[in-house]
Amino acid sequence: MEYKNILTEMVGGLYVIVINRPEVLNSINSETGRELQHALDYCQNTPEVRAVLLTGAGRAFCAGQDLAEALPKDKPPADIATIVRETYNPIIIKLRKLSKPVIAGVNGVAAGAGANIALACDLIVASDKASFIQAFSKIGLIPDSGGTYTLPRLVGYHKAFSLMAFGEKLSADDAKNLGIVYKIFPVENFPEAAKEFSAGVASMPTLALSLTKEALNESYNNDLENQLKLEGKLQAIAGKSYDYKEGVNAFLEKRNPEFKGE
Ligand code: T3D
Repeated sequence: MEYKNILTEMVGGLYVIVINRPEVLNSINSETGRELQHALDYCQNTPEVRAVLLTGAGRAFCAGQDLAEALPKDKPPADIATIVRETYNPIIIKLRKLSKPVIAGVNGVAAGAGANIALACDLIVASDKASFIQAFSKIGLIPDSGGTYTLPRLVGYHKAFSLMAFGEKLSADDAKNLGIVYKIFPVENFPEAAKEFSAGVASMPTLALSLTKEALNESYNNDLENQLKLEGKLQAIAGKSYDYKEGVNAFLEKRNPEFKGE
């Protein structure tokens, strides 16, 4: 598939996806949605990809749905249910099911579905100029893209409700204090810093990270007993990996491990 709205790059084991519609703050139209889904499928199906960085071009991460496409002046409005079903739901499911760590590099504002796409990633690094806005209520919509699932689990019901009701801007610092953002880098060299950080993740024991993601995903549905069973099953897989042997040998030999994600 030839991409018109995203840029992609493979750097070692890291696959970088840049939403590239800076003139509309990387808002997502249906074509961009299809391209993102295609790129995420590529990441899932390509063994050389060990981690993914999703970021935006220019001053925004992503301003959510392209509102000009959703409510065009010269045509009847698009069907919102179809947009949610065909664009956002598959992106969120693909991010959560991708068996590799996904890092959101939130370079600037992340609004509406853009904020919730970031929340669906496994780690968020942000520029010091980044912000997160549950912008939906300002245009009379409810939060979608999994926001009503992820945000209350991150910050609790009342904080989530107030962020969603008032659509206030959450700064990178506030998001870090809430445990949403892992690290903040200065905006001036954010693309390089986010790539360097994410390349570091790609060189970690990424099979173990993927199994950790699977366990955390399931923890939302399991009771303790079933979660312990799942941990046992996934640990058995990790325990047979190259990375486990390498990690233990490197520890015993007092050297840095060289993981392969296998
Ligand atoms: O169909 C459905 O709607 C269902 C799906 C819903 C999922 C959703 O994501 S709903 C939420 C959609 N997003 C928003 O409501 C956010 C809209 N944008 C904003 O509120 C503001 O742009 C920001 C707070 C994000 C940033 O504000 P600011 O002042 O820094 O920038 P700006 O001047 O508003 O935007 C710059 C340009 O980007 C501007 O175009 P112009 O005037 O330079 O030609 C603006 O129209 C454009 N832009 C920004 N966001 C969008 C957009 N164009 C289309 N869609 C957008 N979402």
